[in-house]
Amino acid sequence: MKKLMFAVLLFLFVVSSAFAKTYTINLGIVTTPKTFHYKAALKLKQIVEKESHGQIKVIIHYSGSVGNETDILQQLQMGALQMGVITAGPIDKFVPAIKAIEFPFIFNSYKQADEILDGKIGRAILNEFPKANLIGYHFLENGFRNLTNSVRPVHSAKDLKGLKIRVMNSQFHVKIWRALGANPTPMPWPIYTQLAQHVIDGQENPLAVIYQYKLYEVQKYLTLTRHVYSALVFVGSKSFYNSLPDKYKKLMFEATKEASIYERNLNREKAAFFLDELKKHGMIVDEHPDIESFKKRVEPLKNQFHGVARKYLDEILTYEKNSQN
Ligand code: EAX
Repeated sequence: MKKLMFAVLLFLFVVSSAFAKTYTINLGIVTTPKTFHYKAALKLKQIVEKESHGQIKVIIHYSGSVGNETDILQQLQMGALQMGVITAGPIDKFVPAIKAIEFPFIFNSYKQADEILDGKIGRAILNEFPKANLIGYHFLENGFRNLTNSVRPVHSAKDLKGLKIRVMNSQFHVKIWRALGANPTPMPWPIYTQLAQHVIDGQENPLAVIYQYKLYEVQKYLTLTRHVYSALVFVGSKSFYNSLPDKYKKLMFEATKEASIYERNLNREKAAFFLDELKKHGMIVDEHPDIESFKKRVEPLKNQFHGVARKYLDEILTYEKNSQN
C-alpha cells in the first residue's frame, strides 16, 4: 500500500512539473558582454533561474541585436520583449518624470544618487512607468557622464562652441548641450564609427563605457564634467509582469534589486582603474574643469520643467536642501 501511495505521489509530482507553466524573459540591451549592462543582466538571469527552479528562463539579447534602446522600449510596451536594461536618457520620451534625475549636476555623489533613487522619490518615479505600459523594477548604474572630443581641450563651457557632440536619443539631452553652447546630435548607441570618421567631434559617457568601447582610440580629450548621473533601469513589459503569479512578481523585484546593487558595486570599484587606463592610452584629461561655467548655462533649463518632471525635480531639490541642513 505504501509503495502504491509513493508511486502515485511520484507520478503526480512528475506530471505537475511536466505541465508547470514556464516563462521566458527575452531581455534586450544595446551594449556588449564586456559592459556592466550585460553583467547586471547575467546576474539577474542567474538569480531568477535559480529561485524559480528553472520555471523562468532568461535570454539576454546583447549588442543591439533586438534594436536600439528606443526600439527595445517600444517592444516592451507591445510585449514583444519582456525586459531590458535601459539608460535613463532615452526613457524620458516614454516616462517624462525620469527627466528629473537627468538634470545636470543634480547629484554630486553616488551616495546622494542612491539616497534619492532607492528612496521614496526614486520609487515614485519608477511607479510612473505603468502609465507607459512598462514596469520600472529598479535603478542600476551607468555612472557619471563625462565629455570626450577629438578637436580641442575643453576646460570651460565657452570651449564647447561649435563642437558637434553626440547625445542620447533624448530631446532633453539635446537641450542640455545646446544650452551649453555645443552643437548636439541625437544618435543611438554605439557610435565608434561616427567618431572615427569625424561625423561627430565628441560624445559623453561614464568612464566605464569610454574604456569598454575603446573610445580613447578616436577621442583625444577627456573632461571630467560629471555633468549627469546616468542611471540605468531594469525595465519590464507590463503585460508580461501581469501574466506572472504573485510569487514571481515578487521575485522580479527582489532579483532586480540584488542585481542592481551588484552592478553598482562593480562600476564603483573600477572607477579609478578606468581613469588610469584612459590616461595610459594617451587621453589628455582635464580633471578640474570650470564646472561653474557649465552649471550657469544649464540652470535656466529648470524653467522649462513642467508637470511630473517639475514635481520630482522640486522634490529632489528640496530633499537635498534639507539633507544639507
Ligand atoms: O552605454 O547611449 C549611451 O550613451 C548610453 O550611455 C548607453 O548606455 C551606452
